[in-house]
Amino acid sequence: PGAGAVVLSTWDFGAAANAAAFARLRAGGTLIDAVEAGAMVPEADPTNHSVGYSGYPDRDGHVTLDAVIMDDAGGVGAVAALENTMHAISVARRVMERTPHTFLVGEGATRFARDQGFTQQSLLTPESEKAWREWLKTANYKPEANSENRITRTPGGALDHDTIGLLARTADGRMAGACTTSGMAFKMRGRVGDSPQVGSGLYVEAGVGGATSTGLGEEVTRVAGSARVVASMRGGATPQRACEEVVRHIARLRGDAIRGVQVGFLALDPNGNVGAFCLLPGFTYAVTNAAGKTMVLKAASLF
Ligand code: SD4
Repeated sequence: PGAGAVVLSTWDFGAAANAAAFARLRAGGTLIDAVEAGAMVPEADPTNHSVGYSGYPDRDGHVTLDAVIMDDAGGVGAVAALENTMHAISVARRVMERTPHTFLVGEGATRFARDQGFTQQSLLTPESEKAWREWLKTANYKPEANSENRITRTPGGALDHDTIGLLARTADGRMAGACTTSGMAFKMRGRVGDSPQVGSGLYVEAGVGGATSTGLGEEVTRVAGSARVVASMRGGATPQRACEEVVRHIARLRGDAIRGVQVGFLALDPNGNVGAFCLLPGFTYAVTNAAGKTMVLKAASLF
């Protein structure tokens, strides 16, 4: 199991997530098991301030998580503004498997996770609380391009990384994806980005391919970005061309409003072909190819 599989994920830290996803496939896991296992890696990483535990909070000091998981047979589960549960991706999976719904938010999502027996804990670490208190001094909301990949070596040598979008295909051409984040640092309370929204942060379609996004979510949500990438692929575009098309569309649509803003897309087709494109230089991704080799690559950018 796992032979010929391809796993693709956002940012450098995706390499560790890909390894976890592959390990699940090799152990006989399903594609959903694999993308969940991959997404759980940064969620549990205390040095990663944009996913799960230790994510930067909203401006009121609450860490709120967004996640979606999706297969290519119509299975979808998502949560947004989830609090007190580290593994938002696993809660999203429970929404898919144990409720008649596809999306739970806020208090309802938080209560569902608790009722499902997920460990309840504060996700705010002293380090992220300190960053928030520092931010409060100016309270200037200015999302920073590529902050996901800002590499700060902690004493333990770990890397400081971010939101993960992950796509996987097995040798038979089946696909699944996952996307999980704590959203933009110091966002308004209740703000939900692209990541947990089917068609924005993630989209997967049998026989066509999948796409996922990262960066300033509002710019992706505006155009249902990942669904647009997959629509281009359905129309015959390669994953690379499809990523380029949506980024160009956002740039045309938004003009000066997206100056200094990062948005990046990844795409994968059922044959294992990969695409990646972004607005600004600095978006990296990790691909583990059918031969099992992992590479961290820089996406080409429009600007
Ligand atoms: C969001 N797209 O909530 C996410 C943030 C992100 O890496 O991608 N960070 O807007």
